Amino acid sequence: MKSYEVNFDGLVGPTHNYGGLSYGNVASQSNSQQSSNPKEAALQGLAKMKALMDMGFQQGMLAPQERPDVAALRRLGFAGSDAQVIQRAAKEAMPLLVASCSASSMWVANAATVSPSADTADGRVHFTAANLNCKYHRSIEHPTTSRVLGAMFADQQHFAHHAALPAVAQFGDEGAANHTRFCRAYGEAGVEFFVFGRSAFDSRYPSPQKYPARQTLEASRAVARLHGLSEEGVVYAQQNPAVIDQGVFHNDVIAVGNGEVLFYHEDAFLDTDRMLAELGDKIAKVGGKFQPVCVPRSAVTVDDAVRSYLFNSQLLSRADGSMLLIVPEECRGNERVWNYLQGLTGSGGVIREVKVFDLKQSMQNGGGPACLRLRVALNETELAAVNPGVIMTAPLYESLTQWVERHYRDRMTENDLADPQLLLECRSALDELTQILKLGAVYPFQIN
Ligand code: SUG
Repeated sequence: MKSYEVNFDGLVGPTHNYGGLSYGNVASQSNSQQSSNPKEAALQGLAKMKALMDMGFQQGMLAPQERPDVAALRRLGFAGSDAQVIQRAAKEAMPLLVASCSASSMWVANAATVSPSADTADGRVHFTAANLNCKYHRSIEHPTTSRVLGAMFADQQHFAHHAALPAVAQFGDEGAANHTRFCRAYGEAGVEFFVFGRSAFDSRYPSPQKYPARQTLEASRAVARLHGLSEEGVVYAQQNPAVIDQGVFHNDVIAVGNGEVLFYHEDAFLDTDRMLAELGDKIAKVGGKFQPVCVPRSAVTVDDAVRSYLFNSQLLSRADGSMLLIVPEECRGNERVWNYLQGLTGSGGVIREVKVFDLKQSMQNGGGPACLRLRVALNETELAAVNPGVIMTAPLYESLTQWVERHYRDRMTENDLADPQLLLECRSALDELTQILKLGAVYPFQIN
């Protein structure tokens, strides 16, 4: 049976703004308070989805969330009508209003961890929504994420959904941003690679000194248990705490894997040799041949990686067995990174081509091509069971582009977030979107 990696990209929501909300994420911090352009952000994301579809890749999408999250503000004690809740929050606690307006659900690599059916004990595709509990503005995403994933992957014969892990720091879970899967073919059993930043219960593992390590070992192990993965099909590795302190807040800022290839920076991990050996052994047991591609610090520094997002790229398999790397425009702007990429694609190795995309609106909040997509490996039968409304087609691209043009603003600052009219605009846009994507009622305003 045929199998595919389907990339589901997050559609950027109408409140996209630069709130400076993510301590440890260099771009989010340095672009704080700049004015954003939600319309351009959404169109940049859609252009990437369309381009990948046109190249023959399977492409889907995940809907954005209802923002401002008035219910979240009510839980924090703001009362009255929806407009009053927003105005009171703006007056008394602007940072909480900004957090409740974040369009951060666009970075769907953090929506969930996904294990394909070939890896799981019950032969279903498993999803665990990420609790994202390191940052308040992201911790409020998972209830709607779960409903949206449930509406996309509804068939219980093929899909199993798990609620987010307990919402405490010890189980901090950032989803697929810290998870990669290696395999010979997408429909065959693979090796799932979980990368954690710290251990909450075992002090033998070092922690970063400055910035938070968002993913814990205990969260990764819990997800592997929930998904019914076998010991032989899992490898755990620790992120180098020193790179977290340099702005590598997720592992997908410093490594990306696909098929039998791991493309990573020399400084990405702790105990790298042991980890590579374990990956090599376990991938061999499922019939594959592991191909690590290490980028030396002499060619590209960690700082270059953080600024250019070289590793926050999409590594895609092509029909001839070679791979294509989708990188953000910022890679072309960094001479060392761009030189490295020219050498890499010209070397006769497995990565043969680089394609560049302008994702500046998302990049300025620390979200590159890889952050914007959730990978789901599916066989033909499972793909046929996915809600067809969320699979990209040329007509859907047209209607989504027009939908964005109709509903999105082209400028957004902190003051705009305090405008109660914005909530009404967002709700009417999302109500229409659920009809376009045939999702049913997934948003709080549609349910309550
Ligand atoms: O969680 N930025 C996101 C970026 C997520 C990137 N995802 C992956 N690497 N997979 C974050 O830090 C910034 C929002 C703001 O500051 O307005 C933000 O949430």
